[in-house]
Amino acid sequence: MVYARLDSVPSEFLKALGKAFRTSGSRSTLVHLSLGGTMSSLSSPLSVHKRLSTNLLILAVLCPLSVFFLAGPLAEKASAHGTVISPPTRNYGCWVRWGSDFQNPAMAQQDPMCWQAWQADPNAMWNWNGLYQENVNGNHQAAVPDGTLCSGGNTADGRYAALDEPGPWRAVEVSNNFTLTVHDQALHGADYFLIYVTKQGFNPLTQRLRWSDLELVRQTGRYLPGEGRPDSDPILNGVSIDINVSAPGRTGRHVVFTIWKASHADQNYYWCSDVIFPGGSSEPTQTPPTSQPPTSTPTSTPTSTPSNPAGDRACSATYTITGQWNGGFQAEVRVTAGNAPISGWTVTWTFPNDQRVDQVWGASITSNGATITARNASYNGSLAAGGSTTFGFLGSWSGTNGVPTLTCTAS
Ligand SMILES: [Cu+2]
Repeated sequence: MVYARLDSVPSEFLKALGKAFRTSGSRSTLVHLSLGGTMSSLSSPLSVHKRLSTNLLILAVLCPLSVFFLAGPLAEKASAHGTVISPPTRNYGCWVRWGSDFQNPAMAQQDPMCWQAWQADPNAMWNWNGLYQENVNGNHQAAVPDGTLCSGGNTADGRYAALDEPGPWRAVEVSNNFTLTVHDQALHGADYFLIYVTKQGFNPLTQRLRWSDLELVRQTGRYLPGEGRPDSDPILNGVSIDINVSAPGRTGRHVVFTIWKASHADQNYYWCSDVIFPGGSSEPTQTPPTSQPPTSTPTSTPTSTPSNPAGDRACSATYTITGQWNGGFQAEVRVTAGNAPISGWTVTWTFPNDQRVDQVWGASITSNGATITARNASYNGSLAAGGSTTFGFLGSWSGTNGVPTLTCTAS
């Protein structure tokens, strides 16, 4: 066994490791980073898992003052597990978006739930494939208490606890019939997958997930070890399993909760993925991101500009700052049709101060300097006479966060 010890841990080093992890060209390369953990965490990721034929295992465990590289006998075994890659689980999504740049403070505004999760425990991101609990004996509800579903019942000594936090996790748009893709990195196969979707009315921005919030929409049969689509990605070096899911009667933001009962052991994975279904208000009422408590009370100053002739098609839009904290804010824009039905809308505004849109849902946005153009998403362009919809965004600001004047154009 070889130990290499470094007495300081420059951030560039961690970045480089993260990058190496993401861009490694070798199929059998696996990097495990345990940041801020104790040496005892060595034993858990290396327990019983996939044996890699040729391999390089870089295991960096960050003890308070030092980094150890381990090679040798340990290299014979590596842990490899899996996650839902589409719609991505909370930590897998954070890892994909920020793994090579996880110390970038811009994440706090652009992706605040990822930011709080990285801050809480970077291990939960690096080990996106290891969110499981063993020896559950089929009693998932006993093993995973209400409020801790997204952390697998605070498994791994609470490593994943930040994934339970409600808030504006990035969500992907899916239709009510969608394909869920599990990546089985370890070729474990499955005794079954259970796929749940939250019931209409659940608000992931404000509520921690409970079993009673969920409806079971799909239960699969067995998958043999290795069954699925081989993936050429160096990290996703197992098989991808596509599962058709139907979740009718839902609009807007929801959570997809997936249980993977692996077939090689009593090893049970619990995963939360954030989605937005067509229709309805894509973003229910809002709480500010948990990691960035508001420093000033949210200003809620609706402004409105009715307009605009296209025949008698018209719309108006109001702009509300629903949350504001140091450097960031969240806004909601409500678009209301005039006296005639409309099939599409465009809202434009010019920010009066130094503001920027970072992440939008329920519309597509283009910007030209301070001038923003927001067009309806595919599912919320059609409005009945007098009907309305909303879109929202996370933005950045400095100095003053004034409310712009909106122009709405209907088609
Ligand atoms: Cu595994």
